[in-house]
Amino acid sequence: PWQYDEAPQSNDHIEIKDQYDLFIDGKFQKPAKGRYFSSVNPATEEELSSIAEATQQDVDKAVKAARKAYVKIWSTMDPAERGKYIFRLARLIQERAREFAIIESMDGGKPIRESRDVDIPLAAAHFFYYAGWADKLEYAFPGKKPEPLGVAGQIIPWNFPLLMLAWKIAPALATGNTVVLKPAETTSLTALKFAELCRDAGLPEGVVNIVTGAGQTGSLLVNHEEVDKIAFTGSTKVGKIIMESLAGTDKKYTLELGGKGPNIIFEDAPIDQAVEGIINAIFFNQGHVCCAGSRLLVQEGIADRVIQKLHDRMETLIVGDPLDKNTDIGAINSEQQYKKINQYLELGVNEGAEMYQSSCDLPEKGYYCRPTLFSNVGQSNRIVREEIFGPVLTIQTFRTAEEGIAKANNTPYGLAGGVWTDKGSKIFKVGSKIRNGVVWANTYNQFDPTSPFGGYKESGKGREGGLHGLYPYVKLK
Ligand code: TXE
Repeated sequence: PWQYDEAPQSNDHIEIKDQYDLFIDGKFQKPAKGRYFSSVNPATEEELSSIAEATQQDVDKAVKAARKAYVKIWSTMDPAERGKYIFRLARLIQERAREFAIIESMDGGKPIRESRDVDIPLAAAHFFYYAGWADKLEYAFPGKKPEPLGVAGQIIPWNFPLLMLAWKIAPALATGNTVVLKPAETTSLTALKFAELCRDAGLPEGVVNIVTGAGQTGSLLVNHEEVDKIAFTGSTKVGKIIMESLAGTDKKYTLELGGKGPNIIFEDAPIDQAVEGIINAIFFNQGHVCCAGSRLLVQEGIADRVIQKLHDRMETLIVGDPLDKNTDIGAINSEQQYKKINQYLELGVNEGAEMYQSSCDLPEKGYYCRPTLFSNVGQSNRIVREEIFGPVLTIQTFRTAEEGIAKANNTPYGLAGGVWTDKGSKIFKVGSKIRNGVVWANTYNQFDPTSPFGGYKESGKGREGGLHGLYPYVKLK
């Protein structure tokens, strides 16, 4: 439903500048300390651009610009007017969708089919959706007056760069907050392109500011006194650091953290459909997905059949150039993540698991991993408990629904999972016992701006998307 196709493609020209500055107060500005870092194309290991590093003075400037814009313009603007700006941003993303998709794939390694058909249209859809809420907030909070919080500091990861930006910026702007956003250091380019759109849309200066840099920059934002709210998506480790930093302050926060999604296949499931679902659940975006179905729980009677079908299907997956439309699995996002995944592969083998990899060729340059299955694993194995964030699936079996549910819940995480069965009653019975924020039934990885998304347990706090995505950005009077 979020595939809007009528927008003209105004831009056939793909521009990546050699150097990008910080976007503060409506202008691109040099970083105070004059430091830049490299953004690398993980498919070629070559530098794409050099990106400014924001330090204390820059973050301070950005927060002050956001504060000024909040007080003087954005919070007092007619909400319908705010909605028009957000709508315009959505439209501009659509118009430059092709450019965004290509840059997203070059910067982050994801297959172009995914950037083109998922990341970019879904990002536009989030702006469209929240544009609609801007002048209807009274209906979201009946009998109350929702007031904005002020300046939102937003920190996003590298797996869905523009889409995570949209999840963060769209609801913040719709509710009357202004924003300082920090993209992940390996994937800053589409956020900087988005900054250009803010300028093109005539968005008042200071309403959206983009500060680039690594964790240090993020931490400056978290700890800045004049930031009223932190929205973070990233690792559970950093999420906990942020929670500790914010304890004792009156800043609101939402955290969307890691996961280890169970994908539960019952004997009565439509098997071929389930196999496609298992493949999608773990190999979409190289497995760099917080809600990835990274633990397959398959009922004993069909386990051998399902595993054989998975092997066959994995042989057909093409790993390679993210810009090639035939590619199913692109490049691993960074050298660091590539090393992490390989360490887990080694660990799995050392833990006694049985490893199966497809036999495809890998390009000589770039960070690539073969799709991988691990069987003969136990609940205490680290590869079963920890988030690998790569194309690596563990397989366990279960006999009864109770055993399947117990295994599904036996991790510190609780973000998303799937249940596959032809019995509707079983979907609800099992689904209600899975301690996850999302349970998909006979499908996986379905996203929509109208649906709230978020985790139980160590997968986070708060919800993003839908009506509930407005809550973390307002105080009620
Ligand atoms: O994440 P980080 P990393 C998981 C996944 C992955 C692992 C490590 O398992 O392998 O985390 O990835 C910023 N204060 N996820 O190291 O560090 C950082 O600059 C404030 C799951 O890249 O959490 C980036 O913008 N900010 C996840 C963002 O936090 C800090 C998506 C995420 O980076 C900071 C990403 C600090 N102290 C990784 N330190 C998901 N839930 O989808 C870093 N950052």
